[in-house]
Amino acid sequence: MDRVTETAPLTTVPHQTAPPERPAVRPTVLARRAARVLAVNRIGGATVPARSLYPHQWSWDSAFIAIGLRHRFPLRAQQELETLLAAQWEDGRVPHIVFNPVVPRGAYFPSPDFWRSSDAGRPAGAPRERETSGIVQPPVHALAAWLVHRADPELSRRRAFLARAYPRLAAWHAYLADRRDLGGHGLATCVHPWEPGMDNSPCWDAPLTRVPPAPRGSFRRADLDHGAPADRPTDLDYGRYVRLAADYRDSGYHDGSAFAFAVEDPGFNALLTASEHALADIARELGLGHRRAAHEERARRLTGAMVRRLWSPESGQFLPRDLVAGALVAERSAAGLLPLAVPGLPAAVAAALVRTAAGPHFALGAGIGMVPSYDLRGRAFDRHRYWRGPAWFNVNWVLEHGLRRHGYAGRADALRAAMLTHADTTGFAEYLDPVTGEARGALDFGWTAALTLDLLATRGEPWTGGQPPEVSSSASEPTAAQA
Ligand code: 2M8
Repeated sequence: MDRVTETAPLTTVPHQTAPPERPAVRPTVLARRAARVLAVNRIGGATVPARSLYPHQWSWDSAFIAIGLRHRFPLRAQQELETLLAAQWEDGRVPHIVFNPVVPRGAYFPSPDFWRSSDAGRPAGAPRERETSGIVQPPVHALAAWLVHRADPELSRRRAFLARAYPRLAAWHAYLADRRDLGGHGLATCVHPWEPGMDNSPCWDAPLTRVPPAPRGSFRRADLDHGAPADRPTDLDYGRYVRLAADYRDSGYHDGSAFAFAVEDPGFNALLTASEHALADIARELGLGHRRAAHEERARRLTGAMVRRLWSPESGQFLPRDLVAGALVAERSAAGLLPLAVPGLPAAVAAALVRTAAGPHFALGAGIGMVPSYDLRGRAFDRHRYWRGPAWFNVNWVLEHGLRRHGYAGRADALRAAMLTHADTTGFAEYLDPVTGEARGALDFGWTAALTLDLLATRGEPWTGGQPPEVSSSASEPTAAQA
């Protein structure tokens, strides 16, 4: 069943709190505080998401962090991406964690002892000298590299930043196209709930029922040393995460395996498409005209495949596709709104997405002003638990851009103002209670601080070059029946 149904009566929707009344903080003060967070979170050549909870380098975190760093520290922004890309595997994958060797093994689980990349990952070309995880995260990196270049083109050209990054970024996208198109329709597939970055999203509840959890005593969670259990995934979730990751590892991180979990996620593929457009811009900058055309064509095909495979006209948003069950997942997560940031999205689809975002399921512009990670009316909505309801800054940052791109400048301005207010009042929280705006998770969180810097420094500039032609939406025109 593709259609998302409403499961909670209107009276239970708790989204009625006004944005906090507080004098707006001066932008220069907020920017200075954000920059300080990024300074404190720097360890070696990388910036950690949060010193206690996540003491290593994470893939999509670093991309968002570089996007913020570029405004004040363009060299450091380039190095952030270079450090990550230096850990790329020979098959092209960019691992979701690059471990810092000086951090004690017990500080984070799963640690290098679990992933054993330099040994179990050798058949897939994992580096010998660095320990990494073996799964991936959303490919925001080409977009980040292009934005970092644009912040200081002179420095970038002097260091041949793009010339050195481009082959790695192109190999990363080729990995996703060649090894991860498990559905055979041109979209990238995620094989672990950590890969789309929204770990315990209710979208994964049904697909995960097929996964027998690893026994309780077989691993020790380090996240609960730092985070409140009510804010984090459950032990049952973790048992399943461990089982899936161990099975992948034991296959030698082989992408031809039979996966118990295999989904086409709209957020992951939307960011891939935006990054493919950025690769086209990078190729143009490097004088590689033929490569530019190939990237534009791939972005166009990705956009078409997303609309054909993941768009749900009845829901007015994109939904993940569970490849094992062979059906869309009937749950509304904010990942299904992220294609709004894709250039060339059919205007009717974009309009339907904005209506959904501003409607009762996500309440954009009402309440705290930021969208929650999951349907406010959904059966599994939980204000506090990680990706099952809380509002996240990276998600809202992508939406802010999408709103502008499709001509909703007023909504984009309001979202931007709400994000800056909440970044300030929460101390750059990892995520927020979407009803009260209260801070949850870690404070002084890397991408929250970085994207605050970006919002303060930019307004309305498109991420990537020209306006590509719209993909036709004739097969799946949105209908007034959207919820
Ligand atoms: C969270 O994920 C990690 C596993 O990758 C964890 O819970 O330990 C997610 O929010 C993910 O999107 C993020 O990249 C990571 C680090 O901030 O934390």
